[in-house]
Amino acid sequence: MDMSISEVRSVAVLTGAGVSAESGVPTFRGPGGLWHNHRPEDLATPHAFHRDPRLVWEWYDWRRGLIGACQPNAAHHTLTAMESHWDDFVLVTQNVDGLHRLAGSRTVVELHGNLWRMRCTRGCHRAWEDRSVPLTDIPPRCPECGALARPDVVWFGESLPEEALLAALAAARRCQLMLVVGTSALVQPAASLPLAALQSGAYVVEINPQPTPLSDRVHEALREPAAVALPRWWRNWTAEGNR
Ligand code: BJW
Repeated sequence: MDMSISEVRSVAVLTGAGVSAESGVPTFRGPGGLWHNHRPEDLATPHAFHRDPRLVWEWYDWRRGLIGACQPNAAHHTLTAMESHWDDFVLVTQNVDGLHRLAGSRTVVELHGNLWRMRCTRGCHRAWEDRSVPLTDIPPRCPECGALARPDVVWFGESLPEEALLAALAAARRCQLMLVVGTSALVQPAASLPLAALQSGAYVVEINPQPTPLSDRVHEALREPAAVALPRWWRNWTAEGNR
């Protein structure tokens, strides 16, 4: 790595669907991606949910079944190991699969929510964890007030959770090193986080087998699957005497 590694006190990581690909979780874009067979506007917008909550819940029920059978891979585990190395380490994820926490990561900022949580669509504002697979009732209802429940995720056109977005932006602006792992860097505002890090002078490494709109801007682009590239990058780092 070109920068002086002893300078690094603060690290931010941005992950996307690609980090979970080798766990068996489908990505969104590209061949085999979820948007290959489904239109996002039919399934991942407030309008789609309003029009047909059952259809949207059936899709989430299918994904919950699929993801519930997946385990964290070497990339998730490497990020967990990295967390214990730095006092200031923030893992920002666009993923809703919960695999970073399952791998043991603690400082996880979930920008797009979590598919193992539901929330009430009416006034009671309740949010709760529900890990049942398959769901017993589709669409599920709020246990408090009986209103329709929705997945506690962020759909297109919706604002990201304010606290999570602020934490992610702050981490991007103060980090000296940012790893961008397995994201197409197309969806805003997440895709702007590496740009904020670059603007603040951070060294940015992208890990993705495919180029993205970010690739020309980063300091290093590792064109390999995350479960291969990330453990090796970490091994090289520690071998350079940075323990
Ligand atoms: C591997 C690999 C391996 C494969 N190893 N890598 C300009 C500014 C601001 C906003 C917008 C804007 N233009 C448009 C917008 C709106 C929109 C947006 O960004 N649209 C773009 C598509 C153009 N953004 C929004 O609506 C957001 N809200 C918002 O902006 O609020 C403010 C606002 C409100 C109202 C009006 C206007 C503004 C919300 C975005 C919510 C995204 N939601 C989803 C679904 C979440 C729930 C669910 O899962 O069901 O989030 S969509 C989907 O995309 C999901 C992902 O988190 C997100 C990002 O995808 P990701 O993770 O990058 O996955 P992929 O599949 O795209 O890429 C995978 C990558 O992995 C690929 O590059 C592979 O090569 C790679 N890979 N194997 C490493 N083994």
